[in-house]
Amino acid sequence: MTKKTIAVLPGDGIGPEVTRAAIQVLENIARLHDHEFVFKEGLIGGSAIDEKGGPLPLETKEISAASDGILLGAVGGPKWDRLPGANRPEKGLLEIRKALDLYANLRPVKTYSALIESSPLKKEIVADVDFVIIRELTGGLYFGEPKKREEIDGETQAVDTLLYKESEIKRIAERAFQAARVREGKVVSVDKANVLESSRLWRETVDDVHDSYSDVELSHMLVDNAAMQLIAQPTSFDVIVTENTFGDILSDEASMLTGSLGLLPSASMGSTGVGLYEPVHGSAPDIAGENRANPLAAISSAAMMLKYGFGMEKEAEQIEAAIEKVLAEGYRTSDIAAKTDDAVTTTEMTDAVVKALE
Ligand code: GGG
Repeated sequence: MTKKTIAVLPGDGIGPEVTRAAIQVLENIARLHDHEFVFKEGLIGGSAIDEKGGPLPLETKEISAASDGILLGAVGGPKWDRLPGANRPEKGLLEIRKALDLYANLRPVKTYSALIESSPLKKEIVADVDFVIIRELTGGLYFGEPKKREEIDGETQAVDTLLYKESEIKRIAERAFQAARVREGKVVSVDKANVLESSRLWRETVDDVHDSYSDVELSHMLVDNAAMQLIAQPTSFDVIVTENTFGDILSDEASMLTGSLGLLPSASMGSTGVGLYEPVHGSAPDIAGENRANPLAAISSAAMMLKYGFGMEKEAEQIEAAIEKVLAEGYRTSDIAAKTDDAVTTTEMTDAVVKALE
């Protein structure tokens, strides 16, 4: 029997609904494989602000740091939109990434076979979409200082700083080349080197790291071109490595190649050995509490935790196969259903995945 402690941070909006779904699946994996998963819940985001006065209470940090893996839902919502940046729900997410040095965010983009036929995009393209975006997660605009508002000559101005150290670029580039070695062996590094100094350092550093990975094919692409190529030639990509903001934006765009943002999982990993696993989607306040959210991104994120965090590859594959099966059987939440009337609820989709595990 393998025992693992999982920190569960449901967060806001649909976060609690989708993490509940992922836990249900993990409990059944534990039952089927005689593992013991101990779940320890913590507050993060807006719910933490409401209950504890800040987006990342100390207790949540402690539960997370002491765990074998962290399962997170989503943070944010209109209720907290007018709070200052330092006390917004998203700050909790940024802080935990920084505290645990979770600098490498893996966002796989692959279309489930059962969704190819219903895709509005060209079937032959969608069928072959299979790449991973590796987003640098603890640097860039999200963290660089100065980050502030100030009054200058009677006018309010605001500044964010796009700062990268060579060492930060080096370690994420290494992750990308290592990922490519067990995939198709191709890395596209995305930057804005024609305009940004930080991007020129990014490009030079990625080139330097590439010297040790000459078996991997490397090309560079400007982010505006990458945004276009993701739609024009998505099958040309294998591994995309990029900085924090570009990765955030490009992965939401890329999710639509698979059918919905509600399908994209992610794994954030770093130097401490504790990974954080969360759906790429946000808190979707418009459907929160309605039992309509697609739980598959959260369930698939749990599968990434088993694979990358716990070395349970077989169990992770079992979850992915169960997802394929329920989609092939026609289960669709409203984000991927052809007609709203045909859509199943979050709990119906989750129950179907659990049944398909058997
Ligand atoms: N599950 C992802 C989530 O909650 N996203 C909200 C958000 O805007 N996060 C900022 C980020 O991922 O950098």
